[in-house]
Amino acid sequence: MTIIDATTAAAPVPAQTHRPTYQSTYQTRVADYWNAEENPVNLELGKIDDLYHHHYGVGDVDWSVLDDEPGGSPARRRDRVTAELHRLEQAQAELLASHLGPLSPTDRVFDAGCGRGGGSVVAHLRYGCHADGVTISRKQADFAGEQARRRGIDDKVRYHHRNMLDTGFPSGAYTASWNNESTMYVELDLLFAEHARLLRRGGRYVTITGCYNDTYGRASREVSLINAHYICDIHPRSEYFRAMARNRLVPVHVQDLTAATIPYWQLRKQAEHLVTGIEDTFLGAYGNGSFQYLLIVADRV
Ligand code: SAH
Ligand code: GPP
Ligand code: MG
Repeated sequence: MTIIDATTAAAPVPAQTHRPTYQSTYQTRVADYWNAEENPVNLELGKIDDLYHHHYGVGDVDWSVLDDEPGGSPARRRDRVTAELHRLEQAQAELLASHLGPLSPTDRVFDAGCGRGGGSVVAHLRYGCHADGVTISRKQADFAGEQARRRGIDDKVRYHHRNMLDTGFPSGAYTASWNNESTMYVELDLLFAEHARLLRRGGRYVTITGCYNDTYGRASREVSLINAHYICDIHPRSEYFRAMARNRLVPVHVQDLTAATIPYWQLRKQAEHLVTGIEDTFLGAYGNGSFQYLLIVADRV
């Protein structure tokens, strides 16, 4: 016979105790990728102002960064290109953050698949809100936490090594949540169920993502190459709206950012000190109409 001591039984259990971060072998491989990732295109850009992003850029390129300045060195030209790519990635983060609000400093936001943490810092600096970022990579969570400590914002901006499909965070505690280029690693129904659970009624969900275009047909060769490159599984555009409708998320704004992101890739292709080899694939995928860069803003009803 098991005797349960009432005091022990009632004690709060740390949320992670019964919540494995890795629910599948696939998720362990995804974590391996992000634990090993050290691409200069991410680290060199982040170093500029300690805002580390793992997403792409939007907006018009200042092509003068490629010009030779009188007396300028190749190193100086490389720095100008690096800074311009970072400016475009920062503009993407600000665009996403602009759709989260209005928020007040007492509000709490959830950054699902937070990478090295830049997006939560951007949201905090903009609104003064609390932020919880979640990444499946322990190394990223540690890195992001250290950045928050150095900035002196670790009382409000926290990073967790957890699975965004099962965070263990309290239901209805969040005013806004988002996925910035992290939806392609998970089943959308599971993901949106967790966002719907965490968001309060009337809360705001935002995603910027790459999706394949249903009008093209199925996933193109280029989309398949992007999947192989990042170990992800890009969803069709249609699946976002179906899965949102099934999970109490009602779109209020949808924007095709494809034209806005192509210049970023054109500049990145010319940044010989930063290229990873995936640049032509993205330009091909956007060019043949099989792939789209999309912003979706939804209300939790
Ligand atoms: N949103 C960030 C990072 C995007 S990169 C940014 O804009 O900079 C994709 C991120 O998704 C990585 O941090 C990866 O660890 C995370 N990720 C992938 N699958 C995940 C899962 N199941 N749970 C939590 N994070 C996950
Ligand atoms: C961005 O990360 C890439 C992803 C999160 C995966 C795929 C995204 C799509 C929109 C399909 P990154 O900044 O680490 O990539 P890179 O190293 O190429 O800059
Ligand atoms: Mg990058």
